Amino acid sequence: MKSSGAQVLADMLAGYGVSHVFMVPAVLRRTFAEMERRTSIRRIHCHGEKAAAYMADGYARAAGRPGICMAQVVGALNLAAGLRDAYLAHSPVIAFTGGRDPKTKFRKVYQEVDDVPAFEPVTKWNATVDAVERFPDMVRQAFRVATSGAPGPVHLQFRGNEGQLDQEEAEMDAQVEPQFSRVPPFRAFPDPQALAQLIGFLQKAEKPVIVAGGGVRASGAGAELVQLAEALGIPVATSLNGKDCIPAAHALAVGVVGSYSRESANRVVAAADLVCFIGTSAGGMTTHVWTVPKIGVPALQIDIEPETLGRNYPLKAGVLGDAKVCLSYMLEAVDRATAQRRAAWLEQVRRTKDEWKQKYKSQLESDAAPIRPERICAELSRHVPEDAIVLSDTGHAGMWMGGLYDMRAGQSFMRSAGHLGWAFPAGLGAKCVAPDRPVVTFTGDAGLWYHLGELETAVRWNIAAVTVVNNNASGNQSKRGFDRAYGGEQTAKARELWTYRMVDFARVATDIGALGIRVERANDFSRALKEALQSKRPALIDVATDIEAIAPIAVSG
Ligand SMILES: Cc1ncc(C[n+]2csc(CCOP(=O)(O)OP(=O)(O)O)c2C)c(N)n1
Repeated sequence: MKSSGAQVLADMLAGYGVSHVFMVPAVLRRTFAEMERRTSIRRIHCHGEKAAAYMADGYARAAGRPGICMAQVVGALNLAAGLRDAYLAHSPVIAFTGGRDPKTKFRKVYQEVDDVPAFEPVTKWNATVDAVERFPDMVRQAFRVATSGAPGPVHLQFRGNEGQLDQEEAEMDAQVEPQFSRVPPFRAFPDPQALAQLIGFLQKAEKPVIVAGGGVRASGAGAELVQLAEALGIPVATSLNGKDCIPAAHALAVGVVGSYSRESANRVVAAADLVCFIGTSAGGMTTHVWTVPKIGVPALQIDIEPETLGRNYPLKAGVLGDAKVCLSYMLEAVDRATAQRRAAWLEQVRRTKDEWKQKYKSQLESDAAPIRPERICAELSRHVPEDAIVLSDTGHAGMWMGGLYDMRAGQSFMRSAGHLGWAFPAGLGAKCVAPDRPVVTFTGDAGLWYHLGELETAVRWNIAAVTVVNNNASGNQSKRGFDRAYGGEQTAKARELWTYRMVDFARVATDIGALGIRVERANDFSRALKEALQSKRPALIDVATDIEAIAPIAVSG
């Protein structure tokens, strides 16, 4: 029995549990028709390929399952641009594009360039499907690569500018491997000797700290992390990607460390006599360009990727393995009595945290109008529901939310790994895969402008995510940099480089058919959030904030 590529692809995506795909038509048209006939997969068509990639990314990070995005040949580079954040954040996004036909290649055929090389720097695997018989093995490999090891994006280019290869038929078996429908597909066991050595160092340390990253999140190891920290009396800082691995209210949680960070976290990590990195590549963002901690501090590391171990900090001990397995094993093996050794250290940590609270209290409680972003973060900490998925854009949004938002147990946190404009569409993708969880996205107005058109997508599909806009009519994170560029205070003319017109996004949202609420007084925010969450509609809360509010720069010690 022969089947078409379209039938096989539709069946395989359904077999891997894909519920939504995000795209700009026209690509794999026959596959979409087969999806309608054979599956319940929703085909979310967006206003831009980059937004489609971000939606797939938000979907993937919220569910720990591959997110699928697609574009025809002329949109392929837009899609590639949207994979950058997924690549940086280790998110399993699978991108399908239409591609060159051997019959017309190199003849100036309409809209075509060679797109494949552009996917190279933003994918773990970048491949072409040239014969319909290859659909099954290539799709299986795409899911295998996207989810294995440190997850990441994959690109498959299907022959034909719209991937018309899907119309051809062959004898094929649409077999799937459910193991690779989610992260992690494997739980690699550590070398017991290496782990024992690492435990030895941890137990001896008087002032250790754990820095937990996205690998702990991907492994679903938050609970084990907290238990180990409690068992040994070790404070925990996280990367931005690992922010939801420990609730902020936990006595041992010191906050996000690095550049977009909480001062108490940087102080604790800088003061530690031993740093144990778990599931983090200890990259520039998490270490404030390798100043927190300083290179040379005694360091330990647990990671799923061998080449990550020791890349940025020389190690006393490095362990290759799945975070959850390693932490569970450690919980059995550690000597809890050694926790006493760290009583003075934990007292110092508590004082550092208290100092941070005192220092930021007035901004967090500020009633000022225009509103302080710190106050929005405090309101979100208090009122975002326990089971919510919280997203943050990059730049100032990442600084405010990374440093000031208090995670609660049960919440998930996802943030842009650097690409401005990611959060709003990513929040829509997250809501698609988790329709029963509240989704609250925090973005600046510059971040929102990128993909504002996707509000119409949200309304069309009733994707009831809530988006909170820190609207200061500018990208005011740039203010400090331009002050510097102008040798002190910038000219009024220089402000043209980073300011915009003040637009009431609530009105724009209302016009498009979403719920739009404008907030101009801090005390009105919680009511707006409640209304937005209860509306069960796409909602946008436009908060008029202070253009002079600049996030604190990270401290190095
Ligand atoms: C794709 C991309 N281009 C440019 C930047 C640089 N950038 C970082 S933050 C920022 C401005 C952010 O403005 P907004 O989202 O309004 O937040 P605000 O700084 O006003 O709080 C810019 C342009 C980036 N991070 N990503």
